[in-house]
Amino acid sequence: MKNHNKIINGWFSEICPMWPGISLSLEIKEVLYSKKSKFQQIDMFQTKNHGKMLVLDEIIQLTESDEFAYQEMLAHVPLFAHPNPEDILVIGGGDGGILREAGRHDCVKTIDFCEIDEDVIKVSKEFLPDLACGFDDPRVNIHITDGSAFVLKQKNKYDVIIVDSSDPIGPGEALFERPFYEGLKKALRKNGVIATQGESFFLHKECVTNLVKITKELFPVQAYSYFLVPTYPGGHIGICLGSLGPELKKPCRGISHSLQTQLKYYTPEIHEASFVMPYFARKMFEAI
Ligand code: SPD
Repeated sequence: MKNHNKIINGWFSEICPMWPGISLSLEIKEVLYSKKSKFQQIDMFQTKNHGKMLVLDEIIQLTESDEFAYQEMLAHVPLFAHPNPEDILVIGGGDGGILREAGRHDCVKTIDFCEIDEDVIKVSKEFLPDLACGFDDPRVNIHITDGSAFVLKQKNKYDVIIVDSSDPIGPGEALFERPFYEGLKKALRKNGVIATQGESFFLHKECVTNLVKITKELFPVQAYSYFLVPTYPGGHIGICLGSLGPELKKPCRGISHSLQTQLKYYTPEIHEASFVMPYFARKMFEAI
């Protein structure tokens, strides 16, 4: 195996000040790609047991073994909460996984996609074809630019906006701040829905509290959903949702048998269950 300064005795360990004192390690078979882009260090590893793994600035973005859980929930929860999503915006997620999932909805007519780092798209097209197939959808229009700046120029345009960000350190930082959420709200049409990567209520209390506070203040309907992803910190992750109309906690459209059988995690029951909080988290959110 090629030498890599983050692989020790064949293992990669994810160490981050955002979740101090806890770390997930994966056994690595091969370093497939390792280069610094204009924005961040991009690594693609072949793990021993979890397929390929995309790592940005030393933080795990996905593994092939469980990426479906995250992409399906972040895409289908907001899309099924909306009665008729036709025009949507996806910010971040240069791997293409959210595009793949959003494209499964026949009612969707256009998907604007905004990614700051073109190299993440290139590397994903080379090594993650099962995710990057999302880019083959003719409804997708790619914008290589900063999502926080892009959104400020859009008014009254989208039915659903999905933000597939990395963590709030590095290029994703602005995507966790209030001006960005104000921009998201203005970019929505009547009855629009947003869903953003919402971290962990166990490990990132301050960040989650802040996201919930911002969305509660800006949107008439707000909710937080969480679900299992074994290779994210703590084995789970949340999404923070805001809506200008639709109730979020129940799907408002049925799922066809043909779509359900393409999925591995999302079901209408999981949609509803993902909003049921452990007692400490419920109290934490109610206090905001
Ligand atoms: N702690 C890492 C959170 C990463 C979320 N975004 C992943 C991108 C996958 N499409």
